[in-house]
Amino acid sequence: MDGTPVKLRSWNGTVPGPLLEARPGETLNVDIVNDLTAYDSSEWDGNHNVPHDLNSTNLHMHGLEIAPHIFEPLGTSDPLAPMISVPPEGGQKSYSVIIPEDQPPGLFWYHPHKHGSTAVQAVSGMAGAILIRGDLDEVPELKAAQEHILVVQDIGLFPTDNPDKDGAGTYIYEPRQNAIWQTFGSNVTIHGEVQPDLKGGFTTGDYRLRYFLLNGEPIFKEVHNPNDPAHPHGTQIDTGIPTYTLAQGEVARFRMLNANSDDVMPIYLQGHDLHLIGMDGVNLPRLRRLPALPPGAPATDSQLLLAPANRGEFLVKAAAKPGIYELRQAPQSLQFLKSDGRLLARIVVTEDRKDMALPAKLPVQTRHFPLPSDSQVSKTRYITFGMQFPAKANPVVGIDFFINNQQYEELSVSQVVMLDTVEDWIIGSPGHPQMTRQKCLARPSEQFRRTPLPHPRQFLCCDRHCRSGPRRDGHERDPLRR
Ligand SMILES: [Cu+2]
Repeated sequence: MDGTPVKLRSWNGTVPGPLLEARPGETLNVDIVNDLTAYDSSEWDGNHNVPHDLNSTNLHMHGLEIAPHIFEPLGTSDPLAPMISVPPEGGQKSYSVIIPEDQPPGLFWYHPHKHGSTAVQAVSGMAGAILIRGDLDEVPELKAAQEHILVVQDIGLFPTDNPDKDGAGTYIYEPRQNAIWQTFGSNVTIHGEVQPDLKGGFTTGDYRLRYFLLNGEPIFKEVHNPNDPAHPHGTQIDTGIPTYTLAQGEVARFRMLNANSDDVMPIYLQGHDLHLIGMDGVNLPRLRRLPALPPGAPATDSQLLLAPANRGEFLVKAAAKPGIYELRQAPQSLQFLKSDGRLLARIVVTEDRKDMALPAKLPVQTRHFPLPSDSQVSKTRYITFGMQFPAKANPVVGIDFFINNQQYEELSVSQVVMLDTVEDWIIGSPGHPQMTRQKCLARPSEQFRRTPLPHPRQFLCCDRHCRSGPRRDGHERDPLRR
């Protein structure tokens, strides 16, 4: 990769994995054969959150309105059911999932979701896009438009601990069980003890070397920065940048997946409005215009913010002025690690003219629309996320996480929602004043009403601030805030 010998994990030998396509009402059959190599986890202490069984896997189809599928047996909603784990060296598992008739068409994705190896496998390349085609794709203006899927992934790498097996100089992500890469100490620890012989460990985004890929091509590189560990050195890799060619007035449909493990992407396109079709696989009833940034806008401004796992789908109507326009990611410091601005793609507008229309409205997805009205809201909740570094309670990850100032406890149920009720959730993060407020109406989906599940299936944001900018609320009405 970019001249560096690397060893990755993959679905069917490609990064990203193959595109899966289906329609509402169809059954999606996927056979997993795990040909990853054996991994010795005999010393595992039983905590499912530490790195272990790195090459055991399973399949999660993120966002689809299908039966639960990461616990055994398939479809169970028992919160104590064991997680599906397909062992390496030939383990097999067949998935057969019915996609409901009212599944909204859109962009979804898949990745492994076995605790202890999820991040390691996803950040080694094991992720891919799922397209559900349906009524949205029959809208004449969308049918006529060029369509481009953009899958962005990060690949986290450390020098191998095992040059005899992997080859000298090879980069890989293969943390030894319970081995943690200390961002600020720049060394590897196990149970707090420094391991001078180990090079790689579990991390929250700070790798010795990290590549960002767009549709499998490296476009940006980050190297650990010992002088400023929360801000890796970034370099653009121009050879991987795609070019999309449009005539003036031509409409193109971009479908973008942030499959990064750890990078929030503020997106903008020079000189163009973005016309948002939908987010996270649910299309809006009509386009939402995200205006082009004005000349001289601050470098951190953007039109659309895509956190990891977000899918943003938008139309672009090419400007009436020929030229090269850059689709860019703005720099951000919304996270523990700062992220540099970068070029993602070039849009070339030619001398030709092709005046195409934008759709006035889009099909209404009956599974989620119409959204409940304000008068139906029975309760407003304030959810405030926080974190603490260095960790006092969670030495494994090195960061403590809080919800409403309470230490996050994976087995506790801190919010109880009555079936068939509508609530207004206001979600914020006081440690990050740049974060925007998101106001969401949450309504249990049909499936949630029919099948009690440990958590609601779907949240639809009714007032999503897609543009990054100063936070407007002060959480002054939050009764839980100290
Ligand atoms: Cu996911």
